[in-house]
Parts: sequence; C-alpha cells; structure tokens
Amino acid sequence: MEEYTREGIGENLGTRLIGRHIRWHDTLPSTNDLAASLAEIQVPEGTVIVAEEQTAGRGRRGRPWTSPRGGIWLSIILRPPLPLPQAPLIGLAAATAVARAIRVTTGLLARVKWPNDVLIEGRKVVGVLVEAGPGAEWVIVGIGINANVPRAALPAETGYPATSLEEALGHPVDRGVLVRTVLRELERKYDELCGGGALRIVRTWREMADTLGRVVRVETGGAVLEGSADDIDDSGALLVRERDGVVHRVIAGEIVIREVG
Ligand code: BT5
Repeated sequence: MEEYTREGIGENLGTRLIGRHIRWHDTLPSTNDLAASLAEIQVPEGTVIVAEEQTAGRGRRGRPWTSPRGGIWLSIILRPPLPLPQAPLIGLAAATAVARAIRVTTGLLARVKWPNDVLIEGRKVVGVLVEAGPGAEWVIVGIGINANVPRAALPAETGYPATSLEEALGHPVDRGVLVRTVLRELERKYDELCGGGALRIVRTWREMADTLGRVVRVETGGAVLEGSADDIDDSGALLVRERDGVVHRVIAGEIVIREVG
C-alpha cells in the first residue's frame, strides 16, 4: 500500500523528469486548465498536477469528463523536442503507458482504443486529453483513470460504455502504486519517443490495440466513414479501408466499434 498523497507519490519515484514536482489539490475545475496556466509561466517540464476531484473535467472537443473522488485525475506539463507531425504520438504513447501500468499493477488485460483511450473488456476505463500551446512549445497530457469509482458515479449515457478498475476487479485498487507506475511508464515512453523511437511507440500501440481489424464507423468533421480499421501509420493516423478498397487516413475522429471483424 502506497499512500495516495503528494508525498506518498513523489518519494523515491526514481524518475528523471516526470513527477519531480507534484502539485496536489483537493478539488479543481480541471487539472488541464491549471497545467496550461502553469506551463505559460515556465514551471519545470515534468510537473504533475493532481486533483482528488474535478468539477469541470474536460474530454476532447469540450465534452464533459466525470471526475468524482476515488479516481485518478492528473495532468503533466511537457516541452517535447519533437517535429510537429509526431505530436499526436504523445497521446498514443501516454495511452500505452497507462494500459501497461494497469496490466502490471492489476493483472487486467487493458487495451488501447484509437486514438488515446484505454479499455477493459471493451469498456472505457481511461481517457487521455492532449492539449498544446502555441507552436506546441508546451504540451499538456491529461489523464483520467476511473480507479475506485462506483459504477453509479459514472455517466450512464456515454458514446462508449464506461467502467472502473474497482468494478472490473471486484475490489479497490491501490491508487498510490498505480499512479507511480503510470508516471514511470510514461517517462519511459516519452524518452523513447523523444529519443527517435517513434516507430517503437507505434509498434507497441499496435500490439496493445483493441481497435485494429474491426469494422468501425468514424465520424470526422461531419462526414461518416465506415470500413475496416486496418492499421495506424507512422504518425498515429488511423487507416480505414472502405468496402470498395479505398483506404482513408483519419487524423482525428470518433470511433464506434460496430462488430467484431
Ligand atoms: C477523453 O475525452 O476521453 C479524455 C478525458 C480526459 C480526462 C482527463 S482527467 C485529467 C485531465 N483534466 C481534464 O479536464 N481532463 C483530463 P473523450 O474521448 O472526448 O470522451 C468524453 C466522453 O466520455 C464524454 O462525452 C462521455 O460520454 C464519456 N465520459 C465522461 N466521463 C467519463 C468517465 N469518467 N469514464 C468514461 N467515460 C466518460
């Protein structure tokens, strides 16, 4: 058991960058919002902002993210020395890092869903929100993990069914151990990505993917695309093959899994 407190998480974490500075809040509107303001005033790279609860947690495109007590809601400030086309890989790298941390600490077979979600048995347990400042000078990686959140506290009407680790395991998880593993895995993946290992990030994502090989429906900028999710390319875009054989490259979109292909 490792205490889920600022001291419990920061002590002997053993990372070089991520989690060297931790800011702990009982309640915040959104850890991503505070992280963005702090990034602007040059706090050190790797600073982590944690909130026990968020009152205005955000998903992508302004969607709400339910963040009651018992979950893990945090944001990390990064200043990635990456060419812009590789920026989307940060989200993919973060999702694989969290999925791996869940596998290692709970034994649950966590998988990744394009672009940045983590699923357990087809249910969403983690969401990742990556937001960048002007020129991607700084990037905020927001991670929401439904750790010890009762089913009743999760939204019932979601585009995708939700679950929590507590529900999947039948008992609470040790949030201290999990979050420390998340931060270490994240640093490993981030170093790999910034050290020229983009292809390895893509390969790991493929190995952990729930999405590939399935028939998907993608809503992207108002248009709807249906086809087989064949692969992701080297920049993290999803390659969807329509019935007529034409392959579309999807950079940002929504996926609904229709059937197991
Ligand atoms: C995401 O958005 O999945 C990204 C969520 C990122 C949350 C973290 S928490 C720390 C940091 N601070 C923030 O303010 N945000 C980040 P998206 O793919 O757009 O999914 C949003 C959709 O998921 C919503 O429209 C709901 O349908 C559903 N949803 C809301 N809360 C959920 C939850 N706790 N678990 C599962 N699904 C949820």
